Amino acid sequence: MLIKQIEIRELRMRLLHPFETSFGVTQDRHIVLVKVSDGANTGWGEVTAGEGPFYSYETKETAWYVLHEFIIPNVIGKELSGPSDFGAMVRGIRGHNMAKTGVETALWDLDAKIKNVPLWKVLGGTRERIDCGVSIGIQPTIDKLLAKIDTEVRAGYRRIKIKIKPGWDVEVIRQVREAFPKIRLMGDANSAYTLADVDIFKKMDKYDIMMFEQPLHHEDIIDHAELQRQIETPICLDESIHSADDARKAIKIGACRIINVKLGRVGGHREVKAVHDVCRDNGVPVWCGGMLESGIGRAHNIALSSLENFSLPGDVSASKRYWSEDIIDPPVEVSAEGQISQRDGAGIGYRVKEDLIERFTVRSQAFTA
Ligand code: OSB
Ligand code: MG
Repeated sequence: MLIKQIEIRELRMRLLHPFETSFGVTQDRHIVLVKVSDGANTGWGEVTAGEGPFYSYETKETAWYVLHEFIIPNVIGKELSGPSDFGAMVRGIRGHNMAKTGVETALWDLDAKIKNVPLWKVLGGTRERIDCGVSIGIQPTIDKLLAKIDTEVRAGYRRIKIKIKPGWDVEVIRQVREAFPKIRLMGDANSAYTLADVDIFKKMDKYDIMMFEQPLHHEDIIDHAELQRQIETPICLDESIHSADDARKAIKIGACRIINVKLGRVGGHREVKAVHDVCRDNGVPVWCGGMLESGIGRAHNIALSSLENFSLPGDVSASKRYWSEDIIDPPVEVSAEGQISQRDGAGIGYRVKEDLIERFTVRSQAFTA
């Protein structure tokens, strides 16, 4: 495929509810989208960087800069035999995986559209329906959290993840478990603890928690291995894993028993597949993480979740949990059984609402071969 045009856009989209983690609160999302075209077909991708450098060092602003200054000049006007060629074109650019992912995923969508097949099939997926969980932010009170969990459990979601941080952990987990004795429950700390907090995790061990996600430093695997030796609940890594090689090393030293896979964090579909394969070969299940995406990033997450080793419910949930109006049609819907069905259409399989995207756009830039 010949890449004739690339367009980047920054959209402003307000989340229906503020989302609070151990690193801060988000409500107004600034979403960078990438559109690639070969002249006949178009592919769409999303940059999942945050508004500030809190989850990772990337932001929508660093992504915009790296995209127009370094990534796009390497791709525009080039003939690719397929989306897997992209890696070599950006090999010299260190890091900035979220910026790269915007283009990489758009190329996969474009390729699948040219071939007129669904993206999930091009990726080699087999799961026609994926199991969904939800990620619930830190709430003002435990009662509000219990009410939110009740809503999501009734909606059919198959796993509840709550955010934890020092002071919002043992007692919260205890009360949630008391109110919901049977749900699949997990806690995500987003790196809010250190090894000195091991007793907090030992206390939470007795509440039958599926996993603790990224309890320690965002670049660490050594201390995670030590923590995993001291507690029974499996550790799941998120922030620390940027590649299949990171996954291999983390598994080798016993830093985790589960991995959360995010497109933007690892650099696109090709690396997702590589992480997935390393984990599968080592008996480590994976699940698809979320970054409060618009429908475009969400559609890519649904497609990749079709791979066989995505055997645990992910953070991929319905559009209506985030947006009053999503930029894809139809919006992502979750069945009463807590599942999302793959789509039959070509590429991501959802129609992109370009008129709505235009209304949400605060800046755009086009590059032509
Ligand atoms: O750690 O998984 C995380 C959102 C933003 C940044 C990091 C994370 C999250 C979530 C939300 O947990 C998942 C979602 O519903 O998109
Ligand atoms: Mg996480």
